[in-house]
Amino acid sequence: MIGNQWVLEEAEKFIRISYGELGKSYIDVENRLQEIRQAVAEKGTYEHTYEELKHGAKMAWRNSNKCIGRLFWDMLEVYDMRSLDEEERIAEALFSHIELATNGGKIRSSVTVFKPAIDAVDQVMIWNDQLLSYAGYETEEGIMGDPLRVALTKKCLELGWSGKNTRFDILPLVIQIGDKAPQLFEIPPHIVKEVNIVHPDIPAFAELDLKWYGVPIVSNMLLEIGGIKYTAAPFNGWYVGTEIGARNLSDTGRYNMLPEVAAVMGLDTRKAASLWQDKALVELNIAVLHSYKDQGVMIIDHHTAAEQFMRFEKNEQNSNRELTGRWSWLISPLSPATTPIFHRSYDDTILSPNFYYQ
Ligand code: NRG
Repeated sequence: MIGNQWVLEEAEKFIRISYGELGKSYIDVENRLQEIRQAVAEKGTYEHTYEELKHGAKMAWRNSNKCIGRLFWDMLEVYDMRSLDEEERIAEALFSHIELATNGGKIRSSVTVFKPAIDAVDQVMIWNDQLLSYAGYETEEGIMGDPLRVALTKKCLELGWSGKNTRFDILPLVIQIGDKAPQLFEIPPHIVKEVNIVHPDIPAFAELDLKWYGVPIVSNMLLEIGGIKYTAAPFNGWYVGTEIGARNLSDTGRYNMLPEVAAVMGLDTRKAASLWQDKALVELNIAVLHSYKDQGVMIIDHHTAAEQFMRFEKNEQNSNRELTGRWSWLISPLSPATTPIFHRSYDDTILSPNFYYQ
């Protein structure tokens, strides 16, 4: 007998809660638990049905304390790719995730689930932290591209990849199974939707030559459902404009564009008290929201996102569930105090199922 007390306890909690939410009967719960007890006793693990996987993934999203977009937790596409065990097939499934989630700009929240780690044997690992991301190259004049991806870019170059050496080179996917050598897969450019950043009233913005990819697809987190750990389960929603405009393009440790934005706006950058950074930040964020909308890619502004989060809060209350959240992640990096989230506090308890860093 193998057994595994932790898995069994987590499975039991998960089955009782999820089957309750799915409106299943007491008999269904007891029968399923009996099956799971037997599987765990024999193999130390058990397999989720598709229905369990689907609802478990939705619950994991609902329990993601840092996510402001959880109002839509019940609208998640769940792609079951647990049967795949070759790098090529996994890469194809990831391409397909990119295409289906992008959906021509009408983004669909999606997760693709690969096989779970069982005793860390033949674990599927995606090295990229997002399926779409831009390379960062160390050059003599400093970093070109995204400083956040310098380490991953270096690994890709070591593995034989060569980029075009622009500020916006989409990195290849790096997939590793168990302790085999990691494999590189270039993403077909035609499935990558990008948005050129232009400003509705300031034409000079176009001279900055900025763009960003359409869909954030987080691919380095572990999805845990009922004691089963899915090490590769990339998921996406759509961007909040500030993620791009108030962080990726403006953080000094990222693309650091505020001085150049200020220059095309003709702002006086000599005194911090002129608030040139704040002015530049607002216009950059207006440009991001305008460009995504204009080029047909879903995005949301931080005010509307906060409003939707308030609705989520109410829904959870009505469903008799405790709301958990992490305030420091839920507040907007731009004008935080203009959103109601800033003026409330949240309980950061971590519930299961959930997504974790690994
Ligand atoms: N801040 C990161 C993306 C993190 C996830 N954001 C989302 N997730 N919107 C960035 O690239 O800016 N999502 O699943 O939609």
